Amino acid sequence: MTEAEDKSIDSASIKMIEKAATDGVNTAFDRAETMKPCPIGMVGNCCKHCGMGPCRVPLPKGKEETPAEKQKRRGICGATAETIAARNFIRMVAGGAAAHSDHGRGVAELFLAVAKGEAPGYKIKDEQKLLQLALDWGVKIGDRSNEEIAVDIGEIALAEFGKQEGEGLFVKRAPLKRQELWRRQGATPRGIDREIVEIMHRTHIGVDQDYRSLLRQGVRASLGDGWGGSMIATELQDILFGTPAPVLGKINLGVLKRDEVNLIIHGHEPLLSEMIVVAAQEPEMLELAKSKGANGINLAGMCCTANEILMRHGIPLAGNFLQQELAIVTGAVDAMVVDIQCIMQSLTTVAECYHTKVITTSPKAHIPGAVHIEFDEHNALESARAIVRTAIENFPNRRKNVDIPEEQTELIAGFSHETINYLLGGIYRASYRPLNDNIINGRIRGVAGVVGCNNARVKHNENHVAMVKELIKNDVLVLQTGCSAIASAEAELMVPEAAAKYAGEGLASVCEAVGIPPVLHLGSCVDNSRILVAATAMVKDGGLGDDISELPVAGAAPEWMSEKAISIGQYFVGSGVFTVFGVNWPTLGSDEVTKFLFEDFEDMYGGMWAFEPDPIKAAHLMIEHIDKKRKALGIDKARERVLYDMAMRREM
Ligand code: BF8
Ligand code: SF4
Repeated sequence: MTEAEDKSIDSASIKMIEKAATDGVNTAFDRAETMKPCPIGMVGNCCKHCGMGPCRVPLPKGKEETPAEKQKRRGICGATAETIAARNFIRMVAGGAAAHSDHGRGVAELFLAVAKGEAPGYKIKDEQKLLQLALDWGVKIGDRSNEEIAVDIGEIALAEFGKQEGEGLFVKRAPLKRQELWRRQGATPRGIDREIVEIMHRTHIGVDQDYRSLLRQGVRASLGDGWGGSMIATELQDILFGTPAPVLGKINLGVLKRDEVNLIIHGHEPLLSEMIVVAAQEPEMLELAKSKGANGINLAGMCCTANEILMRHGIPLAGNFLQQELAIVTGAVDAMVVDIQCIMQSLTTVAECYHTKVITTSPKAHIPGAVHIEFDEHNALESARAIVRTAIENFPNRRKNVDIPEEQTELIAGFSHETINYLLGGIYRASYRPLNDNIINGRIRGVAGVVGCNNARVKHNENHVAMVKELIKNDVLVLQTGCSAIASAEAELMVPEAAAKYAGEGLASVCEAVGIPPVLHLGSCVDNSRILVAATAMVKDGGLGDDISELPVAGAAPEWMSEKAISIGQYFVGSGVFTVFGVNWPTLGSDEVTKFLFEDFEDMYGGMWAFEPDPIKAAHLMIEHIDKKRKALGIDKARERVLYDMAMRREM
């Protein structure tokens, strides 16, 4: 195995890692080798919350630590390893919840501007979803126009972020039993801003010193993300830009074109990218491209923005988190426009070796060395045109070192909660009944959400693909978002044919009957809220218990790295889902905190965390949990019958 083959399972990426080495370009793959993690920080035991630190609290020496020895293992202020690990953990939740929710706020601001007619170029695309949300939130419909209704919705949505008292409005979407549990545990979120500020306050030196109480606030803030900020982002994006429906797309670095202007859209908010899609199709732009010697303008997405524009417009997807530098290494990217989150600062340095222009657009995210063209929502099309023009004008500057790998695969994306509903139940009888029935009769063993990032500490895409294959082989239907979805699509798991090739017989038979892949792409990371809505719909449809924690479901992020992943995992757990993370676990420096998250949480929330770096073992932890839930529901025998029938059919 070559050095590059050791870093990714994806052949396009391997080629570009090799090209980067030839071109003398330093990438995250190289830096992951030279940058060794601090062993104390890695397990959560380093505190730098005040100027007396950083305090690095060592792990206990040997198993049998005396109370006197434990006494000494503290920060200068007296904070114990438990307090430090819990504080660090919930600050990660705060960071992740803030990122998702501030994205949601941005969408709400644009939504309101559109409703007021102050954002030309945008309009409300999904009227049905607008009216549904109006009903949910008690907004008067009558004979009011969509815009009038949307003004009320936009104002309510914005007020949600700063809500000081009471419960977040989307809390009511959860099963009743779950809502009651949250109230009992003191975990019902108010406004997300308040929950995040409270985390920052509690984790300041000398405030909350009980890891249990710290972790409870972590759950509360994460729920304010999943059932608040992220859900607002998804709902309003759907109303504004259209609710995704299944669409055929193409994926991987091979979507870049040698003879066209390549413009990559990277980041998370679809606000600007929606307009770039419009601008790139304008005749003047195409003419300008021709005048520069290009045969057209090729848009491609990267990371979560890619998921958004793929689902709604079928725009090809160039890759996931660890492929962002590699896209530039092709030498064929004329511009990479970025907005917020998961954008490597090294992009501008990599770009220096080629001709690529990196364009930042968010007032919140500047990168030295990038061109800044600020996104102005009141004049979005003009911002988008300026960006497309910059890419076109840079086309003639391509250097000799262009090499685009040919790899690209097909995928079907766009499985929103609504489309799953229609696909399974039919347009006149939209429902989750067929899914629940197939779970009850055992053809589908359960459902898993496999989500999250790439992490340069492990081989690119390997854990995602191994885990997903193992799950579908065992008849578990997989729902995906974010970079994990991209990994599976690159491995050709998101096409209907994958069912016959990789899925167990039960799952394959259902997929073939409905015409869906065994692995469903639900969108970007804020769209993990769609998984919560889907799980709730399963509960409401009946036959699988009264709460999400009773469903035969599990969650995972086998290559996680971002704080957002921790927030997502925490709201899965807080919503009652068993969730397993790979790579490393950030509280291993405190046995008590880890035990609390992995074991005690099950009694408190019905869902709990686990850590397992081996993706196959992790998949089996999920399957065991699913089987445990099937047994508790009394549907374990049905599955045995299905398997027995299938074995008999094979023998016939
Ligand atoms: O929000 S999966 S690396 S791109 S954090 Fe980032 Fe992780 Fe990718 Fe999307 Ni999500
Ligand atoms: Fe050290 Fe306590 Fe300050 Fe943290 S808050 S750096 S543990 S003294």
